[in-house]
Amino acid sequence: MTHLGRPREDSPSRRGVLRTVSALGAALMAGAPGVPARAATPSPPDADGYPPESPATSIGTPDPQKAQEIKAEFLHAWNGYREYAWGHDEVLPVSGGYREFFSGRHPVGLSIVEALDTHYVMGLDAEVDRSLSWIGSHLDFDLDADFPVFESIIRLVGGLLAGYLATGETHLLTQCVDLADRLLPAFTKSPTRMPYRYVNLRTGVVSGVRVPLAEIGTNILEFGVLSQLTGDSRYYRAAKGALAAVVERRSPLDLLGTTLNVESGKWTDWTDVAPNPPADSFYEYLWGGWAMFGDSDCLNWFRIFDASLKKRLAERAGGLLWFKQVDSRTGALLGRQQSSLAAAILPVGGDNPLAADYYRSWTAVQDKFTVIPEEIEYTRLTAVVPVNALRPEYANCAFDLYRQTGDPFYRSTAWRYFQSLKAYHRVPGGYTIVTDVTKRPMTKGDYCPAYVFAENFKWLYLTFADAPRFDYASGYLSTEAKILRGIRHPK
Ligand code: DMJ
Repeated sequence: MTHLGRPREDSPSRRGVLRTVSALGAALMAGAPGVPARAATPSPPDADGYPPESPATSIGTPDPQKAQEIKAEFLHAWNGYREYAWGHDEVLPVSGGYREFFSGRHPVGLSIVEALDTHYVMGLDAEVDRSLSWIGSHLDFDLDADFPVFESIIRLVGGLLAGYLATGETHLLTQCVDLADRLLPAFTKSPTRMPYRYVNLRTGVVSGVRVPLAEIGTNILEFGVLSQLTGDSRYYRAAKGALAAVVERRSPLDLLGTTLNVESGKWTDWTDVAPNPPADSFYEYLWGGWAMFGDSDCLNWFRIFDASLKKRLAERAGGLLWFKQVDSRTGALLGRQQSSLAAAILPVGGDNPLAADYYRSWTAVQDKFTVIPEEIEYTRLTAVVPVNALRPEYANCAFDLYRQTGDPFYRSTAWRYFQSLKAYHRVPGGYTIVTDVTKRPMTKGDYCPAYVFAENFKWLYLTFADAPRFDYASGYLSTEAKILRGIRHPK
């Protein structure tokens, strides 16, 4: 049965897509009304210590043997998904089952969409073709289900966009616009411009008023690229409006709480947890708005919070750099826990010394536990949440810092991460989560999150391969490792 995503008849963005499809390259570069033109590399922001994007055109001497090994392990994970869960969202690689990520009754082949540009950069063209064929004939967003807006944008909108940029397959862009149009009511129906947490993809009914920062503000990269590709500025304006609405609500100390009520506009949790979740990628995307679109508002906002992070949250414990949690109104100490997800945030903005120190902190955690636990208490370096849900953030950080500095330390530590991945997460049916990294032997669960196909192996592969299909100078990846700029099509 064919379920091609059918855009709503009257959608202006549908008209935009048709226009774009006939003039692909031009639209990419031209920008959309209300969207800053794409700046391949924004000029250095001046004397405040924010270096420009990495000038490197490659990542140094490739290590083809290691790159091959990483690719082989990616394929091992992928083959498990293909065998047990094809067409479903995620594989349960131990039991040989599957689960749906968004809605129990409505699979959207999430792992297939997540893997698209990973297959492309690794040169796995048969897998790209197989995936395109499934997406073209099965993926349909006309679903009577409440989809989480943030997850839909970073995984599905981002995945379809990256797939489109890699392959030029126009149906990916059409399907992406269809989904984005179904998600837009979450922004346009909100009295504050900050998106609701869920939207019913068929009816446009919105729900979920208490929304954490990452979910409010992790969309300008995907929506910005979509605006540029379609000439329809609604996406960019929605994303930027959400960021602005949060920034307006900062405290006199230039700190932010964690969660806002998007109808009243009031904070429901005043704890500043930066750079930890559930705020993490909010900060990442402020920088992204500048780095991808040259939007100086985003740069100024990033500077405000980068300065307050350094001034009010950073501290040293046992010689290592960490970020405490404080009350955003008073600056009073509230906690000293740290999530492994925060590791991916520091390299944005290119502030190498701080990011390098923070990476060393997480390297100390990796050295202590072999596999990094989800959450630690950093004064004693103890595991608070001992799970490792196949988290990619350490590898993400290693890639960013290696690209920025060329320091072999990042490659050697990324390789240790990969060795632990293989030793403790690999099962015959693919890769699975570890439920307790402090137990010996470590205990395994039965779940391979779809982001593994977008992130872990891609970060590692790009670090070692010097991939010809990726432009290391201009390349820009989203929080979900979607390559939104810098895909190359060598002959
Ligand atoms: C990914 O889905 C994204 O990186 C997101 O920003 C938060 N972290 C998960 C993977 O850990």
